[in-house]
Amino acid sequence: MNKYLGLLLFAIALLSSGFIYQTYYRPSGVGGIKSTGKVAIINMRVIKNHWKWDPSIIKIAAGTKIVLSIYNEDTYDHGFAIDVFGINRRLFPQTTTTINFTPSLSGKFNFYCSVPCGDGHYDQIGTLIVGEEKDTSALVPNKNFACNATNKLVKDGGEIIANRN
Ligand SMILES: [Cu+2]
Repeated sequence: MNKYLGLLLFAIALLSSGFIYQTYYRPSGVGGIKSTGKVAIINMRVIKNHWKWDPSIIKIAAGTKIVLSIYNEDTYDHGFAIDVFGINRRLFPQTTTTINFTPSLSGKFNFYCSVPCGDGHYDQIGTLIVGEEKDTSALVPNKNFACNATNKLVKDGGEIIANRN
């Protein structure tokens, strides 16, 4: 009987410590963000023979669902990947591919081409910014993106669309 009582007390202590941490101590930057029900519809293209995303910078409010339609203008495949959100989709030639996801973290993330596609493959990088500017100072690296160790930011402008609501 004592054994079960001990187990029960341990379970209660474990659950309540988790609850207390989640409620009072967890920093706001840790853990997933809640969906706000807002949707950002983004039309993107891969510019023919330029290995560039257009737009190459996307900025959304935290909790916004992204409906991203990408038209690949090239006659060969590309891929769209963001490691931290588990996204990696093939973009077939002269076809629109739609990817739906709600970023579960705020921050600054690179998206990149995940299919070896030619001369500009390693430069085919864009940036997704989720949330307030102050939350997004550090770039979250793509751990699978071994082909470019610096995991650099996009240098050339790009337009900001789907701004915060
Ligand atoms: Cu590529």
